[in-house]
Amino acid sequence: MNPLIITAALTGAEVTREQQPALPVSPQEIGIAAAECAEAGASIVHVHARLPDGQSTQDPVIYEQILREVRQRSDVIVQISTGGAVGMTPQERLAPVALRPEMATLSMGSVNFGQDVFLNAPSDIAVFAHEMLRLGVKPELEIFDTGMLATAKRWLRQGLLPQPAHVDLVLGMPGGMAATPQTLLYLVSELPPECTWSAAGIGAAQLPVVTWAILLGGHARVGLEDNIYYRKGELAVSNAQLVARVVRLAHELEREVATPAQARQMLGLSGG
Ligand code: KMH
Ligand code: ZN
Repeated sequence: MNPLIITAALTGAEVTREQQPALPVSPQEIGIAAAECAEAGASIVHVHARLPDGQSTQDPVIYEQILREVRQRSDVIVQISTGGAVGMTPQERLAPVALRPEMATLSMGSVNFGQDVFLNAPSDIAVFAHEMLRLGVKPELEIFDTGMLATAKRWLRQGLLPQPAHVDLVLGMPGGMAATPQTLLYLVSELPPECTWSAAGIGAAQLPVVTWAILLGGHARVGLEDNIYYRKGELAVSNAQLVARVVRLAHELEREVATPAQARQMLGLSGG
């Protein structure tokens, strides 16, 4: 099997400092958390920007500070969010892609998101995809529901998305797919053979989902964006603590952990 690419989803748009005191919020905190995760074994950090008061933002100025803070401390791959927060306009969400990060997320459809609706109209997805292609930003296709994978495959066939794709399968999100081995096996069976893929589990699903992904030859996403606990009733002390656990699991399961250089090679990124 290929070495395991570990993505650390550091902050997200929804978790608050009140819920999780270790959440990195400022660009400097995000830079430090990214370096800790890279040191622990992550090769990608998925980042969201926040205003000083903790509110979510897609302001490119703040994303630029995040990129600088991360890059001065480590060579980890930075993947910015274009999902942003529910309710943001597509234009707002797309804005930081102009900074030409190595990667950005691309949600492949709309889904209920807890009590909210995460809207991704086909026309907006197409604009996001086109802009990423134009700027040389590798999309990570976010799959929150099985129909989104069907859409991704159709768009890949039609040449609307660059090949080979990198896909992230998100399980356990209220409104999305159940975090069961059967769901993951179905999704994996439907993936185009040439693509790379990771899996993420929301909340208590994080640990089982990444364990299944390690065993199935996929890659793993963990972090406080998706799950604020280390175990039931015990908050994680840092993003790096969650990464370190995946590294231990990978070692026990005899799966090598990818360096950023190996991850860049597997994902077809030219670097920096
Ligand atoms: N915050 C969610 C509404 C992404 O980063 O691309 C969307 C999200 C996905 O977090
Ligand atoms: Zn995100």
